Amino acid sequence: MGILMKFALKNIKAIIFDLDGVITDTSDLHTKAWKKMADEEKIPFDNETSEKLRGVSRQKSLEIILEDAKNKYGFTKTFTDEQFKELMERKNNYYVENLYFITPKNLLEGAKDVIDFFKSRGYKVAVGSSSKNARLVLKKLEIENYFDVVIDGTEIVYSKPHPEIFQKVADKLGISCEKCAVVEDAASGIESANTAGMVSIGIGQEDRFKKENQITKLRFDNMKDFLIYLYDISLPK
Ligand code: B16
Ligand code: MG
Repeated sequence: MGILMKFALKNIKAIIFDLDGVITDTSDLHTKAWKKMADEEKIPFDNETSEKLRGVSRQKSLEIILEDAKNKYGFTKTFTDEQFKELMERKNNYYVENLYFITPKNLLEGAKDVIDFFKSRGYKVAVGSSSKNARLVLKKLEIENYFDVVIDGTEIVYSKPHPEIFQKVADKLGISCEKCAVVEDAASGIESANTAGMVSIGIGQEDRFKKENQITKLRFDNMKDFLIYLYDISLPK
């Protein structure tokens, strides 16, 4: 392990976790719900577009879907504000229906251990999720009372990659941004963390975090590998 990697968390006092893609994998459910609505409306929607929706708010997601449909497939139908709202609501209803089936078994492998690792060493732990359904998902996972602070999509004005969400978490924790680390699966979320001056930890393949200001300080393929790293650097208990 490189020396920089070993000391990346040296001055950190709080760890902020993204939810979808880090603690649990609800992104499949988001995709299924968008796809169902898009099929009903005959809006072309492919995997490449779906990948762009990671960490992005509901409204921004629909904007991206319609923009891609237009640019890639020549889909020219336009929607009034009312119709746009209805499409978002319909997708959300499909998504929430599927949340019924979420249980603690849907925690990503290693996720709870990583959270426990930091909690047991006196770090503050928090969630910063773009999802307006984040509290419901945390409840279904039975970890709703696990965190010192939770900020979700209902409490922010600007979607990731804006730094607002993580700055709000830091404010509420009373810890300065440079003493916070963010664990994120979305390039947009890594950009939020970098812009906020926090230590960014990417979860996912390297090619996801290539663009300027989306470069991670640390990166692991999955939460299990992050856990192995934590045991390797043996932060004091
Ligand atoms: P909702 P995260 C994000 O969650 C998802 O990654 C993204 O795909 C979704 O569009 C967004 O939440 C909004 O979700 O429609 O439930 O408000 O990764 O920030 O935890
Ligand atoms: Mg995410």
